[in-house]
Amino acid sequence: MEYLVSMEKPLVLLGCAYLSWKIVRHIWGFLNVEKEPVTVLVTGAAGQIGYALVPMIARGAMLGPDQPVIIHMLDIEPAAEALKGVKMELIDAAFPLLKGVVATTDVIEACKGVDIAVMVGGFPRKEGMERKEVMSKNVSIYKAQASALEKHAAPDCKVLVVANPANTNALILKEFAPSFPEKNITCLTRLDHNRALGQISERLNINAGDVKNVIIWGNHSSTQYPDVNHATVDTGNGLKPVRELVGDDCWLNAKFITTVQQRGADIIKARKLSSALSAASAACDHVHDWVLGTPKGTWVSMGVYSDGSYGVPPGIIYSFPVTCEKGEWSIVQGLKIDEFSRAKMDATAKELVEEKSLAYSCLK
Ligand code: NAX
Repeated sequence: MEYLVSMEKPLVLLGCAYLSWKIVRHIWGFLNVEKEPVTVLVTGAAGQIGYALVPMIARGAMLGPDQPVIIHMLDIEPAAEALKGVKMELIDAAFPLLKGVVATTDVIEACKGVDIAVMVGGFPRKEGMERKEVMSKNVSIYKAQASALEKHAAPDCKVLVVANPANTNALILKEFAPSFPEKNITCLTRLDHNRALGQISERLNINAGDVKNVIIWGNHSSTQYPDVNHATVDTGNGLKPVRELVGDDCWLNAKFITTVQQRGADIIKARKLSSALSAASAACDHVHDWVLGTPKGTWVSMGVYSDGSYGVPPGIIYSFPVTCEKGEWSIVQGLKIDEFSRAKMDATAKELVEEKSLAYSCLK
């Protein structure tokens, strides 16, 4: 009897613990099941980046493995059939996270309720075309799509512009969606950032995941400045500066920079097509880190609205090192800039200021 009484308390405690565990698991399961889908728009979805990007989104590479998604795909009339095919393939892949697909050539239907807009569609530069002519076509596309997004997207919609000229298309989008906060409009330079990580890891024969804090400054064009002055490698025995480990400033200040700047052209030479899988992957990385945060001590490169940091003219979309937390990016402050970097950062800013005035001249 005495034995039974002494057992009573631990048994009750055990029962309570079991019950609490069941309740927590139930609530957790309930929360997981009920996680609201996020609606992601991909424009130019019948193109080659679109084709690589939509399955990545549907697999959770952009927003995480437990985040259901609805994908809206927009393209233009001549690509309507191809777009229909992409939708059929998405259905055939039976992605568990994919809760809906809209494939349309109607910009209003495409923009309705979107939480994240990845703008890949645009007018490519064709042989013999003047720069102004291409700019003018893209300015009118981005002007129209900005208004549709402003009217029909979710109130806190985050926008990533991929289509070139990416920085200036993003600027036009911001101009014609004035109620969107500046903080919600960005452009893709993460591909260049990842290319820089790739070059360093190849040179040192290490994993790209062990290299961090490279920076792409400026325009997503051949004037961009890939900077390794603050980059480090996790050696397993502490962080070491990339410059020290590479031990070849000539390579870092010349060949490394031009390789990253010209990588897109080299891919075209090799593939006879421009980068698609790496661009799609970088778009996922960009949105992933923006929404879910950058790891502690790590920054990434994003084209964002300049607030004048590092002496960059305000009012252009310029690639900076940023950290992200709770869905917001902030420019990393206080990095030392040497003379070599200053000149390169100014040159790419100058190009962006010129692009901006070209774009505005197309609006007249
Ligand atoms: P594709 O030509 O394969 O696809 C573009 C798609 O956009 C086509 O299906 C086209 O019909 C569609 N489109 C054209 N006008 C449209 C409009 N008004 N609304 C919706 N869709 C429209 O090009 P792709 O290789 O996918 O490249 C797409 C864009 O990404 C290009 O502008 C390219 O220059 C740019 N890039 C940007 C990169 C970056 O890092 N920021 C890197 C990769 C890429 O070069």
